Amino acid sequence: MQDKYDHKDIEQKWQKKWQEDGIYETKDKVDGKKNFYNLFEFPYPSGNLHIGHWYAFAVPDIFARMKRMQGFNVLFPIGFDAFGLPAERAAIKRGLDPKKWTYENIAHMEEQLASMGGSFDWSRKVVTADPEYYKWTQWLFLQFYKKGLAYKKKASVNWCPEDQTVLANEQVINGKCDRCGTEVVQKDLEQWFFKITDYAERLLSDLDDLKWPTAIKDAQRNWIGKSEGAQIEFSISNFQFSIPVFTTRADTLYGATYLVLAPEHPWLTQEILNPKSEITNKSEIKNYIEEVKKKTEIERTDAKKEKTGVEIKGIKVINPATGEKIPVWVADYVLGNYGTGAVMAVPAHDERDFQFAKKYDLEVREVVLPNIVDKRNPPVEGKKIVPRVNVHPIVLNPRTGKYLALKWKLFDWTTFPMGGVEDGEDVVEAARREVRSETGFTNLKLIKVLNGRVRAEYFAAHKDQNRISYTTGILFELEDDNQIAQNLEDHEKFEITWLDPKDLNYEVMTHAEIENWKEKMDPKYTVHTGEGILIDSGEFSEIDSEEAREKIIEKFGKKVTKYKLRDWLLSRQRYWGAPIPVVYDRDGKPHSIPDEHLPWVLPEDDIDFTPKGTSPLGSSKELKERTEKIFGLGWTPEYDTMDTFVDSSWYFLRYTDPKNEKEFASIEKMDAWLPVQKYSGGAEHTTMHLLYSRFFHKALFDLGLVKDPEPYIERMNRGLILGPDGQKMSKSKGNVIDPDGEVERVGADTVRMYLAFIGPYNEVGQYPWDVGGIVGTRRFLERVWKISMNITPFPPLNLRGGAEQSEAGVIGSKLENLLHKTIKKVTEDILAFKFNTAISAMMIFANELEHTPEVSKGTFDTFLKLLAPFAPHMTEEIWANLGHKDSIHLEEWPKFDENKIKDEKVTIVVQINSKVRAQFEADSGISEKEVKEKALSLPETQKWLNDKEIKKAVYIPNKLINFVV
Ligand code: ANZ
Repeated sequence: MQDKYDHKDIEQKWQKKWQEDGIYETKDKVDGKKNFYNLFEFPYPSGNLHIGHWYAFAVPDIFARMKRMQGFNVLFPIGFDAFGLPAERAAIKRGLDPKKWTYENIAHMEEQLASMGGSFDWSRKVVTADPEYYKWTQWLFLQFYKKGLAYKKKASVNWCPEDQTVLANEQVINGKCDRCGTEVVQKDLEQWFFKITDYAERLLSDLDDLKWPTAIKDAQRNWIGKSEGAQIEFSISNFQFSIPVFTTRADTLYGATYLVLAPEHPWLTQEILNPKSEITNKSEIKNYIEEVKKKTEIERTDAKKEKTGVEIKGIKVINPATGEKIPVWVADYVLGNYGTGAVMAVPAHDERDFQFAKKYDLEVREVVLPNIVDKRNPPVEGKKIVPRVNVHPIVLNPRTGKYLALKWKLFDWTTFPMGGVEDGEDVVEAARREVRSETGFTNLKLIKVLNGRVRAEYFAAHKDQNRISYTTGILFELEDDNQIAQNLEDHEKFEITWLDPKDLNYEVMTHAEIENWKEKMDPKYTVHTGEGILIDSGEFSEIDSEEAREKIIEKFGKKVTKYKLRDWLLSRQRYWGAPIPVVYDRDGKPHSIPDEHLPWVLPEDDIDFTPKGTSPLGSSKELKERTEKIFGLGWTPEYDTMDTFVDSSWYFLRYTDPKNEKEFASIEKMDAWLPVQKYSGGAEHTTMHLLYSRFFHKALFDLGLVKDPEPYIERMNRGLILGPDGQKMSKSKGNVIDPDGEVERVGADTVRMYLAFIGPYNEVGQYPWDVGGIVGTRRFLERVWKISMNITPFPPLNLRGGAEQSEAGVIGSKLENLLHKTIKKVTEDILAFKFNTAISAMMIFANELEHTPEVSKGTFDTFLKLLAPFAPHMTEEIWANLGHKDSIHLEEWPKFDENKIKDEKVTIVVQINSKVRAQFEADSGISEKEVKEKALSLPETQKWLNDKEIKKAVYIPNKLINFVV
């Protein structure tokens, strides 16, 4: 046996042995064992394994190994998501064959993966670019097509001019292509779609029962974006047509002062072409529509971007509630593919409409007021209710930074100057008048009328009546201190006082509206978008907005539910993907390719890969000939290939039955494994892969092809490993850690274990690679190796089975206690994917071993088993050195004994000025804080302390606390 730990001697040796013995090959059924499907997202074969791959596969491997030792039959498969753009890029840039490039990468990565010591079942390898695989991707597409779940339509799509390809919405980040960063434009193309929108409601409601982190569920919920609202018709003033709008705020109907159409609105498209149309500025509108085409959806909906639009002249629509004719605009901020592509604009209550109305000088009509019932002066039952239109002048003295207020003499009130607005009087004038008469100040500079009135209900004690007030707040600055005499009567009632800005609150001031004024004084405030009480809304005035919403829908529209989720665009104008298995007859009508011609293989003759805006498949002679030979002259193949998210939507099904030539997977084999119990992957797949594959699974479920409506029971997103500089690893920053180099230097066990130690794996964090940290991990393994040198192999006792059989008499009870605690901690932490704290516990235990003169083999064996999932090579080597014949990885996972983790009791003595005054029993290891609290709570201590000030407390752990007074 080597007395120094040298990973180079052992790692490859064991990898070979495990491979030869096939210890990780998983049978579909093992008597007496439960199946457990532990899945991780399969990699794209980019060429070189990076540290992210290690983090993604080697760490969940710890979990798989423990589960196996716990007696589960664990499926832990691996494969390659092998289609995709980088292969094609290599073809374009470097003239390489995408297939050759991909498969060489796979071969290379397999070698690298072997060095990880992962317990993957290679016999179930799945490669999505294999014709044996994509045959079934195509077959599944055709099942969807037959069911009406795949369809073709012309659609405006995100187009990357650099990659010459269509991008999914998710692939557009801030208006740019997520791969190359080029500005994305909109383009109309015939495209294939999956009808994921048919599943929106189920994708949403079925989330409730999934054991997924809330953050992932919420992200999916937002992505699906359910919105319950109403559809209301606005007829064109000539009554020949009416335009439906979608609104979530039907209660604001009386405030709809104009209507906006999306530039893509079908009625508008038609009208522009209609020679008899009443629109008088068609060419202006046409130009505008062309302009908007250059903008991406993200730009159009960006709250910070200025909205643009053009009025559609010559027509108006009728607001069904007010009967008024209101103008119609076309504007970029209304999207063609959401709702009905038309909105009723309510600038008083919608921020986008407000910005737009300000810019184009359109009417803003307020119809919902926030309502406050004054808590301190609530309406008194039986008193008269008097409505009042009020004004609150808020006057700042810029020289002192204080606000003008009144302190009432008769009541405990502090208010702004205030008063009623007479019929027809201007609010600003009314405010000036009140300030003048109540305080005598005359020179006020108007800063602004605060946007939106506030309704309040209160008891006006000075008038002995209940009031409903509708108040406008007006901000002034005091220009100078000129003051005329106060109105005499007012002088009797109150005196002037000045308030600090911090005093503008309901504690100091009597106004129930004060918090609203503060909100409205914020420069960022625009309009009241919340609920409230309706005003100026005919029969619905004075009704609560939520109630009014229902009533207005009933009278003027109908309830509808809309989703933000769009159908899944799956066509790609690319070569390296699964060909869409469709051919077109001479009339251009699409036909499924019959099963006997599947796989419909990717052509491999002279393909022109250079981007031209059409699929490279169009340049294949072979494909054209193949099509005509099978289907007849004049028939043409579909040239587009499928989005790779289609390939990855079902790979985990194929793992259950990877070699099946007759089916994508047999129902029995899927039944043995599905649903996936634990799925780990990257946070970036939350709304794409995870949602797509859920949809796919549900569709398969409806087709009777799988048994469960959901594919994954538990999901976790892992974090990200950063470079040592705390930045994302990238070649250009020179901060990339090469796993191969690290494995060479410190060994795979150290690298695996370091990654498991870097941070909690069950949280989406960002962890910088720490050069010192990896040294620490390596030291730990070296220490374990050293401890093993002192263990005598072949002891007389039979030690198989674990700690429960360890010799209690031989190991000290303290060590035994810690061993059982460690088993418990490591087991629970691995289950929770908190590998880092499991490792800490093992480090503490190893430390204890080092300080124990004679460690029994039973104890050490047990410890080694705990460590085995983390450092599979080293533990296997030590295990063999200790005389065991079978692999440690086939051992049973240690169990802990509840009785042995109970802490010993100790007696804590309480002294006051070194005299013993009390004592109590506690668990050994109790903290100083707990001891102090407990000691002080004892009646004897309290008696002797007698409220004297404690100057100092001396604490001896597990023994004594002495209070010095
Ligand atoms: C009038 C209104 C008044 C609105 C108000 C809001 C506030 P969510 O919740 O996201 O579904 N809208 C409807 N269709 C649109 C489209 N195609 N493009 C852009 N905006 C559209 O949003 C629904 C609200 O978004 C709808 O309710 C509509 O504006 C707008 F005080 O109608 B609302």
